[in-house]
Amino acid sequence: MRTIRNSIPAFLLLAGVLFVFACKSSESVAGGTYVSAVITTSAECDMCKAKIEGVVGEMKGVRSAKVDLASKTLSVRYSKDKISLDEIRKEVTGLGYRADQMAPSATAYQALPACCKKK
Ligand SMILES: [Cu+2]
Repeated sequence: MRTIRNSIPAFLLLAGVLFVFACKSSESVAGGTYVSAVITTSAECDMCKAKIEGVVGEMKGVRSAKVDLASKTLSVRYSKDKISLDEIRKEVTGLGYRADQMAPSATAYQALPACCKKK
């Protein structure tokens, strides 16, 4: 009994130390470096633009997402520590749009309004 009682404070101390370390590492990631990338996509109209910017912009690790309809590109700023460019591309294809060399998800593409399908 005594050993269990004695081990509880030690456990709490260990948990506390781990917690501090966890906070420290996430802090350094949060303040970490963001990189920019440009993904070629197949956005056709403002609806496409709003959808891609909204969904990609909400992804964890993505700081900003901006679609340019004239050049059909998606410019992203993201943390390499939290997310990869391929994960971002995959999200875009899941919405029914092309992302560089990745083809859009066929089912998502079929579900797009007619105006959003590639002409
Ligand atoms: Cu559209």
